Amino acid sequence: MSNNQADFIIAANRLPVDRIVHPDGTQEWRTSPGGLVTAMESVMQDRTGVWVGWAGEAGEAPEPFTTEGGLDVQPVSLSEREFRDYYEGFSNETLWPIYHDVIVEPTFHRRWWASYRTVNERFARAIADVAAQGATVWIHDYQLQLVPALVRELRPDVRIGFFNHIPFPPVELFAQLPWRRHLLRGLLGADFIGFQRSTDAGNFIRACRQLLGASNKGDVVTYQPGSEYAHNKTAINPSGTLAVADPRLVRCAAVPISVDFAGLEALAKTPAVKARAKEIRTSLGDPETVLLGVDRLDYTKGIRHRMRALTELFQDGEITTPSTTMVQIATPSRERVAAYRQLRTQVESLVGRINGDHSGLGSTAVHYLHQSYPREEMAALFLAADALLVTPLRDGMNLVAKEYVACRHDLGGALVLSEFTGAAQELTQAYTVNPHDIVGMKQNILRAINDDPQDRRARMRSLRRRVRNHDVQSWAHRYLAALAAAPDKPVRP
Ligand code: ADQ
Repeated sequence: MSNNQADFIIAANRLPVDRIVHPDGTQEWRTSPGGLVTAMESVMQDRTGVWVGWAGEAGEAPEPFTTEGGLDVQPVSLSEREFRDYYEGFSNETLWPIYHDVIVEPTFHRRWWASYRTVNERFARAIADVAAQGATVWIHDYQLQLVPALVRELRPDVRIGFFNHIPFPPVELFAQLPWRRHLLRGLLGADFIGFQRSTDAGNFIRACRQLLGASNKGDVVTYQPGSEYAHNKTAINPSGTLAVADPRLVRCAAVPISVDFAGLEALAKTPAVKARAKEIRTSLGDPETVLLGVDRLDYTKGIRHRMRALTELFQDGEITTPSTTMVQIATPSRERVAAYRQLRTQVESLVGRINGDHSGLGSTAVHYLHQSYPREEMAALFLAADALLVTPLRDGMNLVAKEYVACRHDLGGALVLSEFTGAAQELTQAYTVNPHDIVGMKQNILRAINDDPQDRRARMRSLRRRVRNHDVQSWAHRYLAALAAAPDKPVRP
């Protein structure tokens, strides 16, 4: 892709590609399958699109290339140091805990913030370089919150959208960030900001009002750059004067992300996946009930709370081996961050204790797998499970819940879902739980297993209708329609 040619640009921290090195030493870049890629394929059809992001290896970035799937990518480099400071540090140890209810304590380092700014500037320049006149730019997620305003400065002609995949915190938590106003101003460079839930959009609007002195009419924020200095004498305007610029109108609304329903359903209907699902049950010893958990090993996902409920269910004798078994897939994640290493130790110790107390020879209470799997295997696991336990303490959406529903074309299975996920707003026919309420969680797990099969099927039918009618393709189209229709700059009187 040569300069200034793309009329549609996606920017995300990570490119959806992995380098594959063959035994003979040759290599290729393979597109990693995922909902976002499918969604982008469906909206890129009539456009010249390019994806801007990090290719996943520290050091010099590879030259721009086209994947074997036909995706044009523009790699952005990250040094080893930037990976530590911008990504592991500021993104995952500062922002992630603040945006997820401070489940663990956030860490603030000025060095990390400086690196976050540098990397966001690099992304903005890369976008400005490839964007055609009047292009549409769609920036994704919390790692790139300064990019909207930086791109606007370089390229006022382009239309800019931002989508936040994780929750946006209440202002009381957001205000802890020493760089809170910089982040808000960065985001307000967009024309449209999409969130998972209307609560997230509301939290953002409240933060703009309280911290920047912005006003709003419904979901449209009006922000006069520089106005915060008039309100707040403690804020430092770096230029020493009141900045005067055009007011900006920014629409902020919920556009909840989804999954490729048709693709997942088709995959789960293939004879190979159905046969594999049977095989999985057989290899588990053909239990009556298979419980499943699938999560990135993250403290937001409520895996410890789930294990505590499970421990008590075994202790109470409500469930027993070999008739019931649990499979917990815990995807390796952020392993160089201390909180994640601690979590792994805690989860593995809980699993070890449950198995020590409740497994028999040849009848395991919890099968714990700290591994990643291909899509086919995930679909087979979903088909094999009588109930999926999704119990996060806070989660922007939770795609696993929607993927499970999309795979259950047989109307089997049941979904136990935490009310603190974005998905709970839509999947109202799930067995909803508060993961902090162990008693309630135990009751709902038992209901999900023991309810009348007709009721369970009716619930699954309704869940599937919701996800089918709100799939990831329609999400991308709705988002882009909202971006195209976002209000223009008001005319100054
Ligand atoms: P995540 O926190 O990563 O995403 P989630 O939405 O559940 O959480 O997505 C995880 C994805 O990884 C799913 O597609 C799942 O199938 C896949 N996956 C999980 N374990 C796997 C394994 N062992 N092997 C292979 N694949 C595995 C962030 C936010 C969420 C938000 C999404 C999308 O934290 O709240 O829903 O982005 O916006």
